[in-house]
Amino acid sequence: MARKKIALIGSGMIGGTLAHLAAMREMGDIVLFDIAEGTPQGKALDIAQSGPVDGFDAKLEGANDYSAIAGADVCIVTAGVPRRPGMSRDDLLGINLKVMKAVGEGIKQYAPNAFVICITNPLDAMVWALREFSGLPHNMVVGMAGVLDSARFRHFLAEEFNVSVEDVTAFVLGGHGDTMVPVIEYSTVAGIPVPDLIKMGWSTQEKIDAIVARTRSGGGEIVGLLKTGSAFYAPAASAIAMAESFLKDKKRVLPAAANLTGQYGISDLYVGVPVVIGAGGVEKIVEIELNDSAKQNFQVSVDAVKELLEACKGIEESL
Ligand code: TXD
Repeated sequence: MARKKIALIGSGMIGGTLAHLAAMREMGDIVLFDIAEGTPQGKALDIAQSGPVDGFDAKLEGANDYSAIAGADVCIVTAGVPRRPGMSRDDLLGINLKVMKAVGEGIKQYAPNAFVICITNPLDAMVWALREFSGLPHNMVVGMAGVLDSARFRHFLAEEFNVSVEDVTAFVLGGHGDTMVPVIEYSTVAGIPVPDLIKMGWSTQEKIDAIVARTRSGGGEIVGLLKTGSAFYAPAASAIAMAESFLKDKKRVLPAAANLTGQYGISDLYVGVPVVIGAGGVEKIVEIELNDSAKQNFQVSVDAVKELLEACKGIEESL
């Protein structure tokens, strides 16, 4: 059986980490793509040279031409520019929309059968744009944010309860960042819901509220510490989990930005919801009954995504 092919579009901090993780896990051969000349080639060569030490077999290639991604099974997109001081949200939207246009067209031409995971911010709008420009089926294009947001939530909960991160599950909905909705009733330690753990005296509502707030601003906390960039280890690990679920047809239930077609009363919008990822891409969207407060928070999140999308559509016409 030939090796799978993984194309990483954008070879910056997350792209490089993705390549390293995918190689170490022998997920397949890897192509790093970027517009910056030398960066993808340099990272590919550096990681390939760690192969003999770590004992993995994977071909790594760096490229500045989309033809290199031909036939990729998975494309993970991190290409874009970060928001710099003085840049408005619409400036950033305009620049990254143009990037999604180039990336989408590249995927359409060379890897139309790939499962595409978008990471570029602002996530919920960029995944929509990438789907539009690539023309791929909606079930084959998803956004990564929920796995990361829930991993942050799980990490903080595991610390609070002093238990293994493995036994903590977390449930998050909604857009990436400020408006994400952690649903504590569906977040558990070995199946015991967080509200029950509060009743058992393992924590207090105030502490859990503080953890929810810290999770929501989890990205900003890291930017504040790193100063020159944003998180990359956990975002890369999160996208790898999604890629692996597709490549191995694991059918994991993971939160991701997926295109809704009536679920939660919403149509034609990419929003973070739990989905089943398998060989068919997004095989199922999990629709749960939300309580009133989660419903309200989810609506705030959906409205924020809608607003972002309207701004995108305005800009898209002039691209
Ligand atoms: O949860 C999430 N979705 C996120 C999102 C969590 C963390 C970071 N998130 C976003 O991921 C972040 O706001 C960025 O939009 C992306 C990528 O983050 P990274 O830290 O990897 O950014 P870098 O290091 O700036 O890398 C971006 C690369 C860089 O090498 C550029 O040269 C390249 O993108 N780039 C392009 N590549 C291909 N094609 C085009 N047009 C292009 N433009 C820039």
